Amino acid sequence: MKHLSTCSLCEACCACVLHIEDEQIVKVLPDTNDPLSQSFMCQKGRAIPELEAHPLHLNQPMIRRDGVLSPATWEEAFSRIEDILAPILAEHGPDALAIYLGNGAAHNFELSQYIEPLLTAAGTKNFFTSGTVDQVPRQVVSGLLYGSIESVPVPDIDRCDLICIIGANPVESNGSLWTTPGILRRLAQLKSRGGKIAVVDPQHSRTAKLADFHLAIRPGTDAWLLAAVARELFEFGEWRESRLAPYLNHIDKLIPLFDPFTIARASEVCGLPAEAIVNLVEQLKLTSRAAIYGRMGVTTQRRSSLTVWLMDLVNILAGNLDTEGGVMFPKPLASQTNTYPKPEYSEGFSIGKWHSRVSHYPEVMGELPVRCLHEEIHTDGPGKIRAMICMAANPRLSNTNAPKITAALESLEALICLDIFVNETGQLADVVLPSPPKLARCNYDRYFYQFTVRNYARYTQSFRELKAGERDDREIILRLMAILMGLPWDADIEKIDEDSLLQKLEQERQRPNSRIAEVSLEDLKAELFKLEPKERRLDLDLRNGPYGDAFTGNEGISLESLKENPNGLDLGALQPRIPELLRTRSDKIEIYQEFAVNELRGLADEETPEEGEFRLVGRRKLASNNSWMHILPSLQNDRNRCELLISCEDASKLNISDGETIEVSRAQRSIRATAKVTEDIRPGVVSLPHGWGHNSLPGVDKLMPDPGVNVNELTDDADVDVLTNTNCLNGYTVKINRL
Ligand SMILES: Nc1nc2c(c(=O)[nH]1)N[C@H]1C(S)=C(S)[C@@H](COP(=O)(O)OP(=O)(O)OC[C@H]3O[C@@H](n4cnc5c(=O)[nH]c(N)nc54)[C@H](O)[C@@H]3O)O[C@H]1N2
Ligand SMILES: Nc1nc2c(c(=O)[nH]1)N[C@H]1C(S)=C(S)[C@@H](COP(=O)(O)OP(=O)(O)OC[C@H]3O[C@@H](n4cnc5c(=O)[nH]c(N)nc54)[C@H](O)[C@@H]3O)O[C@H]1N2
Ligand code: SF4
Ligand SMILES: [Mo]
Repeated sequence: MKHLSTCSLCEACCACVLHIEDEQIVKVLPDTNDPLSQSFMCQKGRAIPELEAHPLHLNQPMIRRDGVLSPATWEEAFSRIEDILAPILAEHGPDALAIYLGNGAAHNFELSQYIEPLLTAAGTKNFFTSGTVDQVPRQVVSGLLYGSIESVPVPDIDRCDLICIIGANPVESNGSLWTTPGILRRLAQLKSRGGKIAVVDPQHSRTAKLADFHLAIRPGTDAWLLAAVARELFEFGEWRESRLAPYLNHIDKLIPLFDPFTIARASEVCGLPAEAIVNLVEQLKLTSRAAIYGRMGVTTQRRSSLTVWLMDLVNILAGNLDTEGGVMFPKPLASQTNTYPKPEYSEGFSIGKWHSRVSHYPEVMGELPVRCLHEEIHTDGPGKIRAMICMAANPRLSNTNAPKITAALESLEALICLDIFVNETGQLADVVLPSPPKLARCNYDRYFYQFTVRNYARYTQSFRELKAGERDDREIILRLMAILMGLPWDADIEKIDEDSLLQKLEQERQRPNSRIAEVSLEDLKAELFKLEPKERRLDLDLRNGPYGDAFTGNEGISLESLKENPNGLDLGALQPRIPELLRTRSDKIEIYQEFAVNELRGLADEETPEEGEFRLVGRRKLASNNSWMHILPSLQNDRNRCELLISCEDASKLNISDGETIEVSRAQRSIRATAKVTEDIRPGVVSLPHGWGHNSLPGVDKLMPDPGVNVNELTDDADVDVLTNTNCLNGYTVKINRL
């Protein structure tokens, strides 16, 4: 039997076909009929059957008894959660509970659509995600400039003539905030139509190896490079004639700020030949179909928000924002803030609606920065975090300041995890609940269709019913909600779900210019309740979305349409969306930003970085997925090791040989890593991947000959993006010593 599904392990969201024998998935192959991924899948997707058969894959709840995690029934697990959480909440109030959401949650449709109801039930201001060790600066800049954090411009890769990739390695990562499955094929097509690729990266990554121009920049200096490019483009002046010119609020006020950023100075600061920068400017002037894109090397460095702002500014000045072949805004099917009918007056976007208790960090995008999690757990007083629900995350490895995070997690009165493994964080938990196997679920990549290179959607259904002993994420979250609402865990969860959906329906009807304002609550309910509970919210969002039928009986998309197109529904190439997309107060692109002005002034005054210090950067590998997946035997290979890359030049200066164990240190902390001497990294830079250091997993020596080290033992809070408090994971200084 064959069944259409979607991989969804990473942001490429590849369409796949499950080959099933005796109710078991024996093979996962690409869906050749899918219009977006066009037969692409990587080795991780193909390894899903192995993932689900892995000895450590979690198939039943675990609860701590006499200090040891051991298997339990669902009833035991839920009642234990109630027993430990209810008294904490009753005595200390909702802020005593933190909710932590990890990367895996964005890739789990069923779980992700119950996050909002869960947060409403929890009522805590202590909500954390991995976003502030990831993409928050990109989204915050979008919020400030375009009025919506979901307005993230993506390279129109299939139609551009030049792509400039800064601090990203999509050939290994398959793209991020940019759903572009089969990136290798897409880059090859770009080249075969005469297009060019520029890569700005201190590593000679697999993406950099495809580049016509590789700028092996000194880490942390991209703002200088982009500011110098912007200065040239301001002078060139073509932007004054562009379609977007009338929408660029106060852009002229920015021009004098760029005086200090000459190419000559940028060349010194970035450690790049001046000609390379001149060439980049000339390439941008030559074509009106160019796209600048940046990811982890941009969004997790010291001046991330400024760097993202500069990327957008350069895209604007070069005439490449919101234009075919440039960077464009997708128009996803399920309602996103930038696809609801435009209100008469938009509210715009701001940060700081509340602040963290100890260090007073502002809220960003509804969450607090993860850098304050440990102090919020450790510091006594009203509002102290005493319990945490951690979903599809492994903060013990993925968060900066690992020693402090581990100590904080250990000190919690209650830690509840939801995962498909007992990961390093789960090992400290009181209860670990399992999500059902990946491919035994329906899927709609709601989050990632915001960043897709075509307007596209695919809904796939589960190939089987849940087995006895499996509970779906919807039920799990609703039971957690019951407990947070002060009800018993076995309360009527269908009623909780129904009430929360009705609340959402009412909110949607009340939106300014709502498409469904005229439809009665009863009619909406009658329509939605024809569907399975887990499909109702998606159907609402599709029908209430920009292509939806708005429950009018007219033509338009609903979940039914997606079910009728199981190979994916392609609504075509991206279209220009400005001004329709703008949700700022001025209804313009708010390119003039106080934060950027202050940051530019600070940047101009900075000293040229010193030679002689090492700067550490990360890297992703195709066969890993952050802190997991590399435990699968088929994904352990020589190209996917937790090694410290060091340049031949530095290795020879320090007398370090390939394979030698060396010490990497920062302030008072140090770790040991195996050196890999290579030509593929800029001298003065070393690279270590994150998500390793699995020594504490049971039986790891048999499962994984090389568990690696956790780079976040070193990564501290000293460097940070000032606007968003996103941690700096790339480009901080370290010392390298032979043992
Ligand atoms: N130094 C350094 N640190 C980093 C980074 C870096 O580049 N350098 N990258 C950062 C980034 S970008 C990110 S996104 C974070 C990632 O860090 P986290 O958000 O902590 O996520 P992962 O490490 O991907 O772990 C995901 C967990 O989810 C589980 N999981 C997978 N699928 C499901 C599911 O369907 N249901 C449930 N319940 N669980 C599931 C997996 O078993 C795994 O334990 O790390 C960040 N940390
Ligand atoms: N196979 C695989 N795919 C993944 C993941 C995974 O773990 N494995 N993780 C997923 C997640 S959560 C994310 S967020 C994405 C990330 O996707 P990417 O950002 O594409 O992946 P990275 O390998 O982190 O690439 C960051 C690059 O930035 C460079 N860099 C570091 N510092 C600087 C700097 O200061 N300036 C410049 N110009 N470059 C710098 C690094 O050398 C590195 O090559 O990948 C996703 N996809
Ligand atoms: S690139 Fe690989 S892991 Fe990512 S969605 Fe596609 S098959 Fe899955
Ligand atoms: Mo990420």
